[in-house]
Amino acid sequence: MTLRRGALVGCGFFARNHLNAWGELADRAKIVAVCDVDGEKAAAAAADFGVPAFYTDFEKMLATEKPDFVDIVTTAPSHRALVEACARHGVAAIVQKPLAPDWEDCRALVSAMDRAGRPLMVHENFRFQAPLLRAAEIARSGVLGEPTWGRFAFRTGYDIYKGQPYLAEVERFVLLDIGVHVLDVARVFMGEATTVYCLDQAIKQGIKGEDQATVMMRHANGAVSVSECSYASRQSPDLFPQTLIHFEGTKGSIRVEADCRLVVTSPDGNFTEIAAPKPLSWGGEPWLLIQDSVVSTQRHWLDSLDANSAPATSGHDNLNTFALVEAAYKSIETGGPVTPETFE
Ligand code: NAD
Ligand code: 89Y
Repeated sequence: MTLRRGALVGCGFFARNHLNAWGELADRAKIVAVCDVDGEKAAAAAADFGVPAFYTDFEKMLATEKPDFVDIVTTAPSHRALVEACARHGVAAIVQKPLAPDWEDCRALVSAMDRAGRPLMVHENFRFQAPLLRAAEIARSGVLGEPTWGRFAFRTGYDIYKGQPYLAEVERFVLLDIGVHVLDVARVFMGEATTVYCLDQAIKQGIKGEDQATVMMRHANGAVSVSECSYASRQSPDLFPQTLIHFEGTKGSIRVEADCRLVVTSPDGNFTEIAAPKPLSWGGEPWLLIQDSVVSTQRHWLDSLDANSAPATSGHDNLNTFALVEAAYKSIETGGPVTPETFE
């Protein structure tokens, strides 16, 4: 098996999960350098994770280290410039969600990697969460028939601003932060959407963007879904960071309930099972579900590089998720249903 040399950029809050997760895949990839514009953060990440080199200049890291791939864990405003630099250096890249702050940057960075002929994957990890992987496997087996209706719900009051203070400052907030995940999962179960209608709410005081969005969609086969995104839900117990699902097909249904419990009704029999992630030495609640999915996402990236095949969440695939976000914002603006753009 090829041992790939990776370089990581962005040594902030979430990068620790990436660096720990690369450690789980040490027989397949080694992070040879890290970079952050903040030198202290870069140095600390290198020291904490035994990475041999650190940089504050991304292009210098690319030119010096010549990595096989780059793992981009910065926030969205920097993604376009960093991916375009990867394209110039001919380096494959996996980039965190959201792909970019807006549609123009998303298209530009995907095109740049197309022109360079290098692979681009979006670190869209929610569909790689253990219960959602299992539920999608059951839905895709055909045992539940054709999709007819779905509900995808991420509702929490967890203090996300503590670890990610920049979220309080963004004007396009919940749809771009958690909406990209929830709408991506909706696509996995329901297929592409033909109509998007969205209502937003701004509930918490002192933040700039919307913290609740309810998105209703019609899908290509006529099915209907509702995606719920809320950072303003006061509830006990709080299920952060779980996504609950209710999927109905022509022959049966599946629900992903609290604590990774799957409830399946099918012509082959009804059953329940728990599809929870295994503990990780570095993982901790409430983040384990996400931390485990980071390992699975990175594994999929390495698998796709090995197989020379497009990753499930390629840049192109993610344009279809981002198109739903753009359509949802347009629907909020116009007050009516919107036809999203679709991409091959
Ligand atoms: P953060 O602000 O804590 O860290 C980002 C780091 O990138 C900072 O240290 C900053 O100095 C550095 N940086 C910014 N621009 C740079 C550049 N051009 N070159 C080098 N370094 C640069 O942010 P975070 O909370 O770690 O989030 C990073 C990304 O991860 C975001 O896109 C966020 O949406 C995403 N995220 C994803 C998940 C998930 O489950 N998929 C969870 C949390 C965060
Ligand atoms: O930013 C969000 C994400 O992408 O996953 C969880 C999160 O960190 C907070 O909801």
